[in-house]
Amino acid sequence: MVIGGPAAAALGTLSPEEILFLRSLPKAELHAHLNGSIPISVLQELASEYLASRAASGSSSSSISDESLVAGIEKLKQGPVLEEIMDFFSLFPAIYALTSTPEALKRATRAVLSTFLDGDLPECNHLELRTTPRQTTAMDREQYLLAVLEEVELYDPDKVGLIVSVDRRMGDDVLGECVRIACKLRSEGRRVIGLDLCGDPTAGQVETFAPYFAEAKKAGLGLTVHIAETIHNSSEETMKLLSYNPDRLGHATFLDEEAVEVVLDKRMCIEICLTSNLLCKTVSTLESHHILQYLKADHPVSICTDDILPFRTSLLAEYALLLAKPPYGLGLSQDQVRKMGEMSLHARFK
Ligand code: 6MZ
Repeated sequence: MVIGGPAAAALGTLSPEEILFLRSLPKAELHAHLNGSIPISVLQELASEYLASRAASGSSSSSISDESLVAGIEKLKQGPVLEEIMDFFSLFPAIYALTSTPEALKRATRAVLSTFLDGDLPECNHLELRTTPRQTTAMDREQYLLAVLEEVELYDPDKVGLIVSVDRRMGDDVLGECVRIACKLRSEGRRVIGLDLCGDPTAGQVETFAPYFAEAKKAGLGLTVHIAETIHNSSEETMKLLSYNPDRLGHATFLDEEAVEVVLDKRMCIEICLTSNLLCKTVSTLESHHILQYLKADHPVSICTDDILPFRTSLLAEYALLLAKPPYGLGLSQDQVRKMGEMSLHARFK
């Protein structure tokens, strides 16, 4: 994985001993989106095969033109420059065109799992990978999840589980279908461990999701929601999401005092994605990041990557941002960083 930006700068300041300390640190990755975590080399391979097969078949039916696909992959290779968080979501059509058959999706999943879990000193000891089931011309939503699960289940159950994401843009029909499939697969003993709410933070009405969250919880799934990710998310929306009793919160960047009180009281673990927040410009500097408020309060947080491809980061590099001295990192002690690893393992879904 290519590392750039703030994470690379932080890593660059650490001694070999400090890097070994971070590598050896027991930790879990709890917030990684599958389609945002595919190595660029794999996407490039998939893109050449896709373009060759389209040229051979003379097919012109696709969700994206060849030119846009090539431009999209090139942008991901260079490291996209994001003016604001909404620019981020426009990166996905190119990736989605390449992961729209079960075979391609399995290859992508295998590469993501390997990035996080393989090797003598893997990136993490436990991975909760999340993905949004997509219906394409080659698979339905259940087949999508089965393709991903086939790869996930090649690893030990204590190493990796799958969180099914639902998107804020989904309507009742698709939402109901996704949650039903997630619950069914879990009841059949498949490795589905949770439900996530993600997608364009300004889309949809959160009350739409309430009955589906309840259904998922009843089926024993953990619940995590992207919450207050942008300044545009209202306090009212945030309080509603908190009232659905999620187990964990993604980002939780713009919580007001009332919301913070609930989060502290219920000890809801916050999935912190430092580089993602800096590059999407929802947080302006590391020193002003909300993680500091939760560290002070001894509140559970989990350090995560979000989308390692566009954010050009890794879990190791996110931990480097904790340990590196300011202005490159937060300058935490090794004991504090060790505790962050422990907290992430503690916040796993069962
Ligand atoms: C909200 C995000 C996200 O599900 O196709 N996604 N949603 N905020 C974020 N932080 C910046 N990062 C990723 O992975 C890609 C999808 O995950 C969601 C978006 O809906 C994106 O399309 P999957 O595997």
